[in-house]
Amino acid sequence: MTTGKTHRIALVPGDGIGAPVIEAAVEVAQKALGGTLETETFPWSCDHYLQTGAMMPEDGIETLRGFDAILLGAVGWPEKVPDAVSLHGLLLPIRKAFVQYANMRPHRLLPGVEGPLRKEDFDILCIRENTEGEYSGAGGRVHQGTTGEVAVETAVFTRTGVERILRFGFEQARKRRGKLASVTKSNAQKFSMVFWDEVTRELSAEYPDVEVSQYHVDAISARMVMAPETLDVVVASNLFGDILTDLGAAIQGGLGFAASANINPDGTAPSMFEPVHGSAPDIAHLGIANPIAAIWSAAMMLDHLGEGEAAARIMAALEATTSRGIGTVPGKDRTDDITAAILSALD
Ligand code: GGG
Repeated sequence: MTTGKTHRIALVPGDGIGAPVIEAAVEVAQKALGGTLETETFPWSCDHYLQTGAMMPEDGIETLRGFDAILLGAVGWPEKVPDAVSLHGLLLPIRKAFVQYANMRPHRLLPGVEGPLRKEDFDILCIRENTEGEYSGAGGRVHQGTTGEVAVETAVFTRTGVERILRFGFEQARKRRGKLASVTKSNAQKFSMVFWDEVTRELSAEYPDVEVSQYHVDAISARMVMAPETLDVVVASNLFGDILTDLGAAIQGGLGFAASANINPDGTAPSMFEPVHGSAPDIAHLGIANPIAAIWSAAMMLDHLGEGEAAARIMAALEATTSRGIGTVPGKDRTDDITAAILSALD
């Protein structure tokens, strides 16, 4: 059963393979819901930057604020626009302006997908802090082009930011298998990461039912490869979370399977859903982008919008499709064929 409600969704396909995977995700989501998504597409991208001088218009954030959710494809085309310009002009401002502080990234093998590990029984939810830390944007350069050049980039960790992401992690652990792994590098980074460890210990007193482990980022990277089945919810800072979730994508078979949700847990602004992968310029016009990560992200969006039953049907259709070996090997099947198989599995 669906709620029958209309959901207003802003589509930002972005660059490269963003457009075809978002088209596929919308088609599947519409079918699962019986057509109750009302979508509007925004052409904000590197091409938009070349035409206008900005990745999105000045009132872009205010325009998006009026929607129930945002579905984003991929950002970046380094041959046209430097990555630091495109990322800071579109994706990062949306995450920050809408206080989407929790970036949820599930890592598990879909049936039929062969990962690079000999293990199949892992189910990890990485939660990446999404608004501050190493991505704070605080810093600068002086004496550019001289031998005395200096570049400074400051990671910013606030009590509000650290507490809220850890609390979100504890709550997710409660809904899952009750285990939380908190990730830092507090042996080397003696201010911010020691602070993160302290807040983890403080909050753990409020969650006696959650088993807490504290890892250094290097150690948990090895654990994700050697013993991923021992991990449940993993909470990490913005940069550590970004890196760990590419590792997570790799063990689940590749970036074509890695979904994500940028959540504003307080509901004060729209949340945004996006595949973890980038724009993949090398395959952008070949018609072979895997739409599964985007479709999984759309399922997370429907779940967030209160359409849990439709989301579950999409996940069942994805699993039925990959069980038949469709969409499981990078580049083997065409985007349209994978999408058609998922649509037919929805029947
Ligand atoms: N799917 C959005 C996208 O293009 N992600 C690529 C990327 O590099 N994102 C940067 C980040 O998440 O920090």
